[in-house]
Amino acid sequence: MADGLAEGQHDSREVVRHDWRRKEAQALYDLPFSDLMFRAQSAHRANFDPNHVETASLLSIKTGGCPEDCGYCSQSAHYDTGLKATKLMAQADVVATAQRARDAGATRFCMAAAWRNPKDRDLDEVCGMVSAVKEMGMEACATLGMLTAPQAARLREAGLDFYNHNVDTSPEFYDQIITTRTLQDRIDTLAHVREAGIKVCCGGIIGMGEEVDDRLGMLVLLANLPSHPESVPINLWNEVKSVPVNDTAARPDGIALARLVAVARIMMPRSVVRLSAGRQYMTDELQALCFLAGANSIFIGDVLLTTKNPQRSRDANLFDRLGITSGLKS
Ligand code: SAM
Ligand code: DTB
Ligand code: SF4
Repeated sequence: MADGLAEGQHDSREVVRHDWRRKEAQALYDLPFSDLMFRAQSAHRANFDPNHVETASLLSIKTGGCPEDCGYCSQSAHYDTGLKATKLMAQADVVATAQRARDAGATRFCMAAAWRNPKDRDLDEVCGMVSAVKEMGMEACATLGMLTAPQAARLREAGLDFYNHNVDTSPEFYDQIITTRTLQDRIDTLAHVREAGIKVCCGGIIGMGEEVDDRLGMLVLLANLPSHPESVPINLWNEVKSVPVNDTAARPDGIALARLVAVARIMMPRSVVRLSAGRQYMTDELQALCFLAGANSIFIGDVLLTTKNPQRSRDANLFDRLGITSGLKS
């Protein structure tokens, strides 16, 4: 806590800490709702323009047929989800999609591939795409699976701004969901990304059957990384048929979601918190509550990678009614 503050008082900016304990996260989560929102709002206002939401766009540059066994994912070759696997897209098609995204108001373009890790010849292709997106004046992000240190360095040289690699869930729940890569593998990749000078986008998924304690454990894991991720995507599991995760009743209610967003905002006060997958299940009112709780980024476009996202016109209408500024064009 900052000096000069009485017991129970908080510096409105919130101190950037890396020594969070789960019971402290739980205590925040359990605050009376109004107190929790006030504290999250104070941190949000002290660190960001509270009326601005970042708009990112996502493109699956290589879909399906993934060798990994992630129990929530439509793209895993372990499950027959009916998805048609594709090869890596051509650079010209990626650039054309990025141009449309920029015209629609996206400021960041994120390229995702269903790989365990990129092969070096695939990385050459992706580096070309990254450089082309940068030339268009957008921020470039990629999510390609696990990276070695030299691969991360090559992406940085190509101009990559952000790398998305999620911890996905708490250390305790992790093995129930993912069996082909360890949490430590992910932490190693995050370290390579950091060392290469690329900004980190790292979060996870809720609504897979985990407890509130797991959701908080995931936030503690993120907040206790050597540096806070610059972006923290919070995904609500987007339903996919024929995968092991199958309990839509596990989706948190709106108040639980808003509480979690607020705790993320307080624990990682300078990070952009992205309301990622699962907005299609949320009412406008719940999204507004999440923006009040400190969420300040979304994905725009009517598909994410393989699942649905709200229509751009709906997002533009919501931002308009809330007086939120963004690049989004209606
Ligand atoms: N294959 C790469 C990897 O997993 O590292 C990159 C792409 S992967 C689709 C990126 C992230 O999307 C996953 O780590 C997971 O957090 C999220 N995700 C995947 N399927 C999802 C779903 N059905 N609902 C919500 N989030 C999902
Ligand atoms: C992240 O955390 N969420 C995005 C992005 N990183 C790559 C992916 C969401 C995927 C939702 C499931 C799908 O559309 O297949
Ligand atoms: Fe593959 Fe990524 Fe899906 Fe896991 S989350 S199955 S690594 S595409």
